[in-house]
Amino acid sequence: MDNTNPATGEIISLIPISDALDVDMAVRSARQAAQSWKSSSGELRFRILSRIADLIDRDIEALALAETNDTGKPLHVSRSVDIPRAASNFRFFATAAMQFSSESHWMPGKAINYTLRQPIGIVACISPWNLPLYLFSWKIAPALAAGNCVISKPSELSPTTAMMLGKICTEAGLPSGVLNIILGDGPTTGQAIIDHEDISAISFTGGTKTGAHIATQAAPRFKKLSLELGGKNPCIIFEDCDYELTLREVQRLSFSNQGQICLCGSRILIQESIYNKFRDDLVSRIQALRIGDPLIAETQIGSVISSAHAEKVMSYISLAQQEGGKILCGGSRYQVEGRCSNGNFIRPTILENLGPNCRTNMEEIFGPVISLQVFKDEEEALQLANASRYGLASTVWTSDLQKAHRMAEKLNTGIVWINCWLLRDLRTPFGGMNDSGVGREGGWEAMKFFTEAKNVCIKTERNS
Ligand code: TXE
Repeated sequence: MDNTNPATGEIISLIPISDALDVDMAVRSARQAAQSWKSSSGELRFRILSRIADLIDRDIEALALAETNDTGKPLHVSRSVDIPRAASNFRFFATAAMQFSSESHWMPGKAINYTLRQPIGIVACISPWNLPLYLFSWKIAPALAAGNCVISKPSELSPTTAMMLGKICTEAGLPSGVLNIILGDGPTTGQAIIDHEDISAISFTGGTKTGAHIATQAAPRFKKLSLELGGKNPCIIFEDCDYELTLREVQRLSFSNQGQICLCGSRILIQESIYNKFRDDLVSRIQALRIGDPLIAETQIGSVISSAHAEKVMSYISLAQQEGGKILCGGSRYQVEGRCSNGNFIRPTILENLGPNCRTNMEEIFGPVISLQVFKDEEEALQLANASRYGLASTVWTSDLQKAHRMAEKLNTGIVWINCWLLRDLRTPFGGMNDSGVGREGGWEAMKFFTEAKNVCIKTERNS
């Protein structure tokens, strides 16, 4: 299938749609490598994963350019966020391979239990297109660190950096068969991966619908499942916030990566007393954002991932109007001159006048579109924030510490950021509730997901 640069409309490569036979070949190769990788020392895994991180750093320019050409995101973002984070993922889980440990439970005078956390065997990692190498490595690194062999598939919309990673892994000395990267689409390749009976766990990040489908396939076969799905994240701005900081950060949390991050805020809730001023200041900031060629250093908003996705985003903007929404800025496509004249650019869009139950405020748009709502007090803010089937991340902007803690306790999201956004410590649990998925990634959670716990109970008393 064609791999298109969404910023230019140009076909930049062709990728195979691998089928069940290809997947089976990969699984066979993983099976051959499994025993020796499983019993390899933590130190060996640490050394190889660290080397992979170093090689990603070495190749940062080529990887960043490939990421931008596949996705349309500004090159400086690929260079400063996506690729460095991929290296950090490997470096972080390299150390986890050395430090992972398990519990013991002592029954005084009777017995001692210890938990063996053993690699699962062969696991699948399926990732999306919005943060390609960043999310691909976020899954692969812990799976390898825990001693598994991996069958992995990047999104068909952004396959290039995954292929480059394959070469890097070989150069770093990862034994053959340990990591198998397969290219292809969802219905053929992805489906063949989740169907394969020798794959015992699936870690998936992508759309909620796809996640639900994978769950129906995996559950009857009792495969372990981690699903990191979409979000419709509330951003709650109180009148006592640090105004300038909040304004700056709301711009970032709304429109980073053209709004195509599962953690982006899309429901912006503003306290009544500052609503008008905050709205007007936000609109003027957003209107000043520079849209254009991702290769130009000044560009802040690049292309969305594909023409199909641009149509989807635009259809939500029409829907918002039908639902009575008012467009405060944006609301249309943006025409870039020259090299990017066939690209998929959308003006950052701010909507208001939409109630919490309209589709625009309920469904994930996953583009540069946010909707503003007003609230009176803490209680109403909570009500609006929790009026969603999604439950991934929320942000709270206030200088009242007690209020911040109260909100954090009551928000139905897996992640709450207070006066910050996307500040990540890789040790913390990462994931969402309800339609945002099942399970947690990150730190020990990921190492636990990619291992099977076995309790061993040893009686210590002779005669009882
Ligand atoms: O994702 P898909 P799509 C949301 C966002 C977006 C929507 C759809 O709202 O508009 O999902 O995006 C693979 N078996 N997010 O269609 O299809 C697929 O090949 C196995 C949020 O692009 O879910 C790709 O590798 N695998 C999100 C991966 O799943 C299958 C990021 C994700 O693609 C498969 C992306 C199948 N049957 C989209 N079908 C986030 N949480 O960050 C597809 N795939």
